[in-house]
Amino acid sequence: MKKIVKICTVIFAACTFSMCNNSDKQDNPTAPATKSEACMKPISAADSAKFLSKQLEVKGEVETPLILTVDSLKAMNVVKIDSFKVVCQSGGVMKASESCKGVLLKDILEKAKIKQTGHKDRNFYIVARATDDYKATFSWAEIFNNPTGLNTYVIFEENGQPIKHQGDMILICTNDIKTGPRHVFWLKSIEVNRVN
Ligand SMILES: Nc1nc2c(c(=O)[nH]1)N[C@H]1C(S)=C(S)[C@@H](COP(=O)(O)O)O[C@H]1N2
Ligand SMILES: [Mo]
Repeated sequence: MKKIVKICTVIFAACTFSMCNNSDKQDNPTAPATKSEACMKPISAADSAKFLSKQLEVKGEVETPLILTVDSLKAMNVVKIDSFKVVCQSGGVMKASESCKGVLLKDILEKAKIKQTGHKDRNFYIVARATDDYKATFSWAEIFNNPTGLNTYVIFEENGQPIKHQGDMILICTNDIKTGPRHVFWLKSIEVNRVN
């Protein structure tokens, strides 16, 4: 009897150990969450010179198309955003800011006034585009009928400094699960399109 108990204990211990080992491998893959290859390429001086954007054009289905600069944003309702992290789809933390300053995308769109013909005319998509043609998309409902609208900004200052290599303006959405995809640096336009 004692022998059986002993054998069982050994088998149980062996199983537990191998299970732990297995789950350990799953939880801690040999490669830790690193910046994905495509994202970790640092911005070269040549690229930042080539793609830097000084103006933000608001266009498309709007009553008043706008051309905004950092100065025009500063004249709007400027808000401070605390600690913002850029997390790539791969899980890597790409950038962390202690604080940023910017204006809500919602305020910019309200200034430009989306051309709505009536109460039910609210199927629009908004594209934030950069000079390198990187882009992120929002829907009318996200911006005007969802908390995302209160978490989407065009920023012009990070850690008390004007944005340099990724300047002049960056679009961010602080409530996205992974904030990298809708972090649009070298921002050049906000385009409002109607879904046909
Ligand atoms: N204009 C522009 N914005 C972009 C990208 C890009 O290639 N061009 N890459 C995106 C990706 S994939 C990520 S993860 C983050 C990386 O931000 P970082 O360069 O500040 O680390 O920016 C996003 N914004
Ligand atoms: Mo990314």
